[in-house]
Amino acid sequence: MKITNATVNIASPGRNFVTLKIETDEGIYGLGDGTLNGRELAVASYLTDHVIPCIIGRDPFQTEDIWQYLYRGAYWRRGPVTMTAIAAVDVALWDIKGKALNTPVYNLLGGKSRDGVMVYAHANGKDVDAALEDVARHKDLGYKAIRVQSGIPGLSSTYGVAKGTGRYEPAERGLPHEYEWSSELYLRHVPNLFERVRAEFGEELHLLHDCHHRLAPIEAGRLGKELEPFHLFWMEDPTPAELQEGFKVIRGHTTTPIAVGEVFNSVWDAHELIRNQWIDYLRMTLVHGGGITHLKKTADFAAMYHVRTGFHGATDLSPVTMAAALHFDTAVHNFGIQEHMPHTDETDAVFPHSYKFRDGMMYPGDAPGLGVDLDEKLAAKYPYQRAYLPVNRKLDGTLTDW
Ligand code: KDG
Ligand code: MG
Repeated sequence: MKITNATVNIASPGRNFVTLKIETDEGIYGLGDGTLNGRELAVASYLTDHVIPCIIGRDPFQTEDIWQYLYRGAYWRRGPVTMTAIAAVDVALWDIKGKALNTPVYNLLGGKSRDGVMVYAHANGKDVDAALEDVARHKDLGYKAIRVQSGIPGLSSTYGVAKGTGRYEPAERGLPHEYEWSSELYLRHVPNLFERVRAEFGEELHLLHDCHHRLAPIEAGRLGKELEPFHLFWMEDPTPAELQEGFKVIRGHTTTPIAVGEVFNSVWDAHELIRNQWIDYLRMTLVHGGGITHLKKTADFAAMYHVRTGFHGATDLSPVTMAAALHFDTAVHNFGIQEHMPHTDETDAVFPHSYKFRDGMMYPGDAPGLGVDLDEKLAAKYPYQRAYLPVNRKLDGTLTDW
């Protein structure tokens, strides 16, 4: 089998997505997600101008050699644009393999290790009462694990909380919007939020929280310690992770489990975190972490240090990534949990898929390959729209981490 053609589709059915389609001389094609939120066109150009010309004529079954060719062969290694482009190719090739062998991708990764994949939902509200109502709503939908975020008294807006009555979507149309931030106000508020959630819902629900990279390590240590009575499933991205040793400080102060890595793109972003057992869950996922080929090796390495997977699954990860993640989660031994932020109806219509949600769990389905498609005619009705993630400023105007 040979790769004969590859094309990049950029569409905005509800939000922007970049999708790679690789075609073969046997009529089988595969899809890969190349979406990098707010930097979509950079990946599209990397694929069209630099990657696609190098893969035409190659054997799509050679996932390992093609991965090494695009990684080592580029000389310039790593980085989110490069690794997202490599991931798009890699995932599309695994899709082709599954279709050619007439089997779901999970069977190529070791087969089913579990029947279904536990997912966590997002509950949020402008204040604690509204957040509690949203937790109740998600519990009624069947979720067994729920991430809880709420507005912070004294701040006009914050990460993870919907503006008005719509659903929460991090990217906003136009140029970057500016939000305000205060770690002092946040640290004062969050323990009260979880005290109220546990008082209302008891111990049965798994509770998660995303700090979204905003705290210094010692502040995160304090928060983790104050959250201990509420038994969180995890505290996510407590501090920016460029300095991996920062997590040693956090670990020294709390037993609240720690998840990190949705912005990672290589095992080298996490190898100190993993081998020192400073984290419990790794969030680096297929689309930004070099695809199935690199994540499988990373997950196997993490397993040796009791670190489990907790893949990123926000709306900017397209249904192609969601499908691929569910195959991976079904097969990999050290699976922990999968994030589930449902896509809009427009997105789901453009990407028909066989995965399903039922009673707090998701299932990849048994279609050959990934079980997801791209309706190119429908996608053409939703042209790309410029959108960015917000930026954050402290109350005195200093730019800080969003
Ligand atoms: O593109 C950025 C979003 O995916 C991110 O802000 C969402 O932190 C996030 C999460 O945990 O889903
Ligand atoms: Mg996050």
